[in-house]
Amino acid sequence: MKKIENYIDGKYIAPIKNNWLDNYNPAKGEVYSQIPDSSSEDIELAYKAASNAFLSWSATSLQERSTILLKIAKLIKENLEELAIAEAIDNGKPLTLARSVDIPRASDNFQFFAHAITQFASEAHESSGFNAINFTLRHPIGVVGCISPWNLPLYLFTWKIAPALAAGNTVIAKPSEITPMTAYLLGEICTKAGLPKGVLNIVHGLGAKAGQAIVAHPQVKAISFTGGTVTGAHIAKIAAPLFKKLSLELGGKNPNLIFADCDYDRMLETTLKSSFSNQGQICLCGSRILVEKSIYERFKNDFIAKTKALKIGQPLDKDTNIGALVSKPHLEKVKRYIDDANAEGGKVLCGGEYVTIVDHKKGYYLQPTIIEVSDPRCRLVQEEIFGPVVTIMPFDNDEEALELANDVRYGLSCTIWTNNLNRSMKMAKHIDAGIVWVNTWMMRDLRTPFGGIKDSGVGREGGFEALRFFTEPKNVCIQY
Ligand code: TXE
Repeated sequence: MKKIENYIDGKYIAPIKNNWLDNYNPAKGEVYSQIPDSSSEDIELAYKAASNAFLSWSATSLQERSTILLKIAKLIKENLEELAIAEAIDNGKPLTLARSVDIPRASDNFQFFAHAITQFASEAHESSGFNAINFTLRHPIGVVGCISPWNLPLYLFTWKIAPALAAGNTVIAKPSEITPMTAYLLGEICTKAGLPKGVLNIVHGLGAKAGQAIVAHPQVKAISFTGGTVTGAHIAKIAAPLFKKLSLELGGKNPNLIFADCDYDRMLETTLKSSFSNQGQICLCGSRILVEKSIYERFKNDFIAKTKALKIGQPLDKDTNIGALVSKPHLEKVKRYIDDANAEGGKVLCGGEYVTIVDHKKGYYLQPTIIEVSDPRCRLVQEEIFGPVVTIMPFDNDEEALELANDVRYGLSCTIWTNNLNRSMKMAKHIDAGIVWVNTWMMRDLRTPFGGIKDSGVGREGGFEALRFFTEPKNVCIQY
């Protein structure tokens, strides 16, 4: 059985205490590799390597850093097929998705920040009347921690690592223990690209043990985290007395607002994707569908028909639309929400059952599920289910749509379908979200700020926001 090792100081090594965890293939429900059950000793080792590498990496010229990051981007592209297969097996997502979205995006992350760092400018202010000029120096922070989740494994792992490295930091990074494989493969790619040893250290293990040891390490000065809201709050508690910089990208329960005047066919196609892509396990999925009453019945019928036509299958099959959910506990958690739907006043319109796939009888498959709800305060509407489950309900007018859209603790993203410019602007302005899409979904431009408000987190990733996060500003004032 394959043993994944930590990547510390440019080498693959076993965990110090030699403890290992099972890693499952969710499509088969079987253990297929083992990963380090790293402890604080492994984190200390990673810290020492990162700390030793910091002086020279932070002093490396922008051009040189950029060249190495571009090489990493190129090598990811060259190994796209191997990485995509590894991702699909490890996570359960359709290979077609890993091949077309996840892995290309991991490469783009490095490419983008390799260029962005060379354009990252500081501000200057002349203090009029004083003959003084202020300018801002931006220093790398030092050793930083990057902790990422299982839903878009390499995509989100590199979304943090690339800007951290570009800005001159050295990194201790931990992928999710549920999907460690592509992060493991990235180590070798970084060595081949000429990334100096110790600059990036990849440690595997449990969140509450290895992850927490990164957060609690007094010399790790910033943490970039993507994951659940409960975990984010826990991390904030540990980090606060240590005065760490935090970027927290947490859960979402995003509204998909559909108005009668929208481009119906495009809306229907995109809504299918925003509901069920990656088995609904994307923080940006539009899991609360709100539809203007005049088209509600038409939408409901068409959406059910389209959903029923989605092909649930093995991740590696080329015509699979819906693969396996990431883990058994997660599958069971999602199913419990569906089973409780009746008691919550919801009506399952389609899906809702486990699926058995030939040759993969123990895999974690679930039908894409639409639940009609009447109570906007029920758990199905209020809580992040993070699976192939959406709720739908009608609204009467713009005011009600806005009220329903904002009536949750989360505020990550929102999609608005309308051809009325005034309405779209009004909604975009008043919606509680960090990201608003009008007549599209998940169209990402890496220059734009990414993140949420309310319980969806604090801070922004993407573009110069990420480079600002991973640097400390220092104002210098010179009187002349
Ligand atoms: O995430 P966790 P889980 C949501 C989604 C999901 C729920 C729980 O609703 O059902 O969160 O998922 C590490 N100190 N999202 O439990 O635990 C962990 O090892 C430091 C939304 O899988 O938040 C992993 O690397 N690190 C989300 C990462 O945190 C800790 C994506 C995320 O795991 C830690 C995933 C600790 N104490 C889940 N505990 C999104 N925003 O996209 C865990 N970790």
